[in-house]
Amino acid sequence: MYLTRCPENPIIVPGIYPWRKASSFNPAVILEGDTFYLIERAAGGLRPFHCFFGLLKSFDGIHFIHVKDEPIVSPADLGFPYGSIQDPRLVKIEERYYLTYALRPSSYGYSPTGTGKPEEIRYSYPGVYGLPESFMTRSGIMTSDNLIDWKQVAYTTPKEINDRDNILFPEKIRGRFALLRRPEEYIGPQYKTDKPGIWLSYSDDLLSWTEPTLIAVPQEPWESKKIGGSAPPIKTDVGWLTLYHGVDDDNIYRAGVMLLDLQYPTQVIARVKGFILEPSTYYERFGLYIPNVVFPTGAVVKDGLIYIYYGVTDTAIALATVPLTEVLTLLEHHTF
Ligand code: BMA
Repeated sequence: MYLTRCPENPIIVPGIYPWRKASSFNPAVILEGDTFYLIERAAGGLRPFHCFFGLLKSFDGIHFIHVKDEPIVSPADLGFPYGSIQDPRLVKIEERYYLTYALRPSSYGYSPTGTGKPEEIRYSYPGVYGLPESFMTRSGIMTSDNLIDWKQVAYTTPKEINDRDNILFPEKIRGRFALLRRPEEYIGPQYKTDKPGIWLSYSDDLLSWTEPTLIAVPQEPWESKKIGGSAPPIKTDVGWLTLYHGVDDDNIYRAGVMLLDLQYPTQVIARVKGFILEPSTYYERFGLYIPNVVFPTGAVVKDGLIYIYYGVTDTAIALATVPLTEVLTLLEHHTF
């Protein structure tokens, strides 16, 4: 199975406004009729790497323009003016939009090292910023009726752990909200995994969440360091088509796919052993400070094609498409 990279990649690049001068990547995407809406994670510089969310739209899924000149969400909206808001994922449930995000109360600074892992700089910011959790990642949910004005609903993870890649399913499952998570510290014998994996929690009200259940752990060499969810799962007749990412020991980010049971999504029905996307083009291999990253965060289906939107090297946004039926056929061959 081959994904077709858009010839115009990278389709979204940094620039235009000061707050997105350095990078625009890891986007959330939703399709409303024939209009694609995309929420970018963007930063004006690397030191600090202070990230915001911007809103764009497109009629063909390729050429996007900004809906607003200003960010639609800033870390200051959550009470952290020196923070960084990252990796949005967007769903619409019962006529409301929900955006999950990862928040660092304090932004890091980054320097390229040429080795694949950038050097992190920790600044000392005023106020509450000396707290241990200040440089950790907490995830949460915001809601909106119009994609522009967002209101915080709740944090979904405790502040003592690093828990990113929180992704809501696009509908309630057996009456409850369902959320993919990746609690980084949930490793060791008591967690039944020695590497960070993909977990799932349920909630009746979005405010309190069940203890997560482990659903998938790293298995293949391309996932040797960790795995995490990518885009919100796509509902199909045979299960939830779920893109995820894997990181190997050389810090190369690739994308894979699995199928989760429609009614009981903690059950993985199928999982393709190999990756479906890996960094190979110039824009996927060389960027601002971290090389070799493809990081899908949005996926929508239009006319039988899955449009996969992915961040490349934390610098820009690319698009690849593949017929839905091809991915389902591939998964059929990897059913347990
Ligand atoms: C992950 C996240 C992503 C990022 C990726 C590569 O841990 O921080 O936002 O794209 O690393 O740097």
